[in-house]
Amino acid sequence: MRRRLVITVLLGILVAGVAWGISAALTTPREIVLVASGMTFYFEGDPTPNPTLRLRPGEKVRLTLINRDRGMRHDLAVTGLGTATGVLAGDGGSQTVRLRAPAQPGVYDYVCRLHVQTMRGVLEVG
Ligand SMILES: [Cu+2]
Repeated sequence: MRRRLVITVLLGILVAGVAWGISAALTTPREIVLVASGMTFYFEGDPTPNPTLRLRPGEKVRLTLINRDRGMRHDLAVTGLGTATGVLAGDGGSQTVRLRAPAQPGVYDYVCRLHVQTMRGVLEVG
């Protein structure tokens, strides 16, 4: 009898732990890091210039800009979603902003507002 109680309690703890893990995975914002270098945005370790950011509808992300463009100031703005970092000096400084993708699919521009001509990419929600 006592043994059954212990097993029931342990199973309950296991189920609660799994449920907590699943809910944390669903609600923890995904990390997206863009590096500014040579007047262009990149994902870390990927040579694709101004890469497309792909988000699921309603997804929460933490969007970080790291400015490694020595001597150049940059920011990162998703203007259509009203989200932007401050202007960062090119000393490796970084700033993170939180963003929630709209519920409906759509396409938005992300830019450095100081260098819109060369530092411009697309954020796709879909
Ligand atoms: Cu810039």
